Amino acid sequence: MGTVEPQIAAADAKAQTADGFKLVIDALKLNGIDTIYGLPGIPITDLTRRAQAEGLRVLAFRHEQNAGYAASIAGFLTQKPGICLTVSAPGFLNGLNALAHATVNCFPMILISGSSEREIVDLQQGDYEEMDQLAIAKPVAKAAFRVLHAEDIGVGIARAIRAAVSGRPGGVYLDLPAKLFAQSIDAELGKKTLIKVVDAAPKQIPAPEAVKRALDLLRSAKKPLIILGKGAAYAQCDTEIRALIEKTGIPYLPMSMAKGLLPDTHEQCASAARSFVLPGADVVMLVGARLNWLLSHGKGKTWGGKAAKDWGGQKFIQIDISPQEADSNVRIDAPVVGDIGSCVSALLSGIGSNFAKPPSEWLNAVSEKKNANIAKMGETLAKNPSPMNFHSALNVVRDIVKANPDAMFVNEGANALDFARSIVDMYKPRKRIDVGTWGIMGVGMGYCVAAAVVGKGPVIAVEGDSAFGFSGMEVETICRYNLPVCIVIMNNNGVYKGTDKDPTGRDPAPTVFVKGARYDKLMEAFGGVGVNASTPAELRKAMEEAIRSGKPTLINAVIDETAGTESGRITSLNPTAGKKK
Ligand SMILES: Cc1ncc(C[n+]2csc(CCOP(=O)(O)OP(=O)(O)O)c2C)c(N)n1
Ligand SMILES: [Mg+2]
Repeated sequence: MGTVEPQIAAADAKAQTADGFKLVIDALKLNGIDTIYGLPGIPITDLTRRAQAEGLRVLAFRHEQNAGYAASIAGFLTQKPGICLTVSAPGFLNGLNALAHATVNCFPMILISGSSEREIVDLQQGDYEEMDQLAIAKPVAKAAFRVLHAEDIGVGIARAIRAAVSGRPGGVYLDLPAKLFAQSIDAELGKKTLIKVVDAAPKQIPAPEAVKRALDLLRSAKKPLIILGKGAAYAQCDTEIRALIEKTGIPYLPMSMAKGLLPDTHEQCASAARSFVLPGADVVMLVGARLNWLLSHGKGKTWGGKAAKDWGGQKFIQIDISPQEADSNVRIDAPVVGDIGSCVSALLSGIGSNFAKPPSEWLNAVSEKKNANIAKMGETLAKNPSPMNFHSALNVVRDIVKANPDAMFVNEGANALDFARSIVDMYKPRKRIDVGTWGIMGVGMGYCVAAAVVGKGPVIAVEGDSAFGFSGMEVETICRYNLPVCIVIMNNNGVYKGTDKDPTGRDPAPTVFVKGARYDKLMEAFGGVGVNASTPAELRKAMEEAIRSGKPTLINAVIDETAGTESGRITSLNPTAGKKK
């Protein structure tokens, strides 16, 4: 009897306290966060276990970088910060690439890393995984915070959430030292310290005079063009954007991840006439699109300028949430600053119902060019060369995506990316996710996991064989969680193509891989379905079966190793490319 009572007393006392682990989990849950992408180890192993026990979905990866990319794209798809959880120093550094990626791409994400003892780290006394992580994260994060006391966990998480999603979203770092998790405070008190963030991403209404200035310029245009960026896709105001495009009758270009905001088959879509509309337009309205390298900085020959840096003569309207974006590369005549939804709504009400459609000479010229290019592409796609090339393989993917418009489409590589972007039409918003602002390789399998978890439907990934290698081990993760992911590897035996030779004859060239590699066998190793496809018919059959069954599938599509070009479509950025011509 004497031994029972103290035990009960101890259990009671425990129930009345909350430790750091619990407060972190409760703070996340309180803010509607239901998924963690991470990799366990000291000091966060118990955090992953207890989060799972408390009903959060914890997806454990084989490398933190992939967990980070998954978190970043989950943020893009949901407007809630994607959470990546890592251990200290090396795990943190593995996640850091994804944090930078999130910041550069304006995706809301929080990298939460455990860290070693502050006293030892700061005196550089050589602790286990010693590193001043906060200092290292700062330059690549939108914001970075550290929490030292259990009673500050609520504030730390609230600040991280606000920083990630408000204004222009980005990557946020949250440093949680090991000692924090073991700290206990009174449970009632602890509960009171938690913050449910109210209106995390407040609307930002554009100034009426900015809207009027933009509409006046748009009305004056003879050859207007609208460019939709991934900011427009992120904003989830799809109906308003469609109304703006259709009410104005202006041709539009979707940037890669804005494809499908309106179906790519929309009659006003000018993607197939890109090199005609960019230099030809007189007024360009950018909606959540930055004039960075992907748009040739708004100047130069792409825009009809005489030389590389010359202005093409266009006037620009720029809708962006960040006031600093305007004039980043060329003069912006009408900046409209606010969240995309509020800005587009304001423009729509300003336009009313009688906006004069652009002159028919412009519209006819655009559709003539577009139809000619589509017809030319049609001829190329209809060919059935042996061995299979990018076009004949992607023609199959194009049909499968058309038949499954709700499928998420992941895409990375050089030629595998560029060809897929132009050949595979998208039909619904936020279905295409790819290499983004940096043209980064390695996002593939992390994106597949997040797309399957968030999108709840099938995922199709078109991967260059090099691109796939950066995250290939995550096929085990895909099999472990039994996710409906169909990976198609465009296997041309290398980076860009598989034909390079070492001039000395000693080694394989830096751009080539093992010839005839069978990536499909990797999938089989973990119980998934592997298929080797050397013809479009085999590829079609395997993709249809993968979608039907929902089983993790990897199709090794054998592509002509001579088919690619150096750097895909961006050969001009490659300093050595000139020599090759
Ligand atoms: C992290 C990272 N490392 C390296 C590169 C350089 N890079 C650009 S595309 C590419 C791979 C292209 O080969 P593959 O994925 O096989 O596509 P292909 O052109 O052969 O279809 C590489 C390594 C990059 N973009 N990102
Ligand atoms: Mg390749």
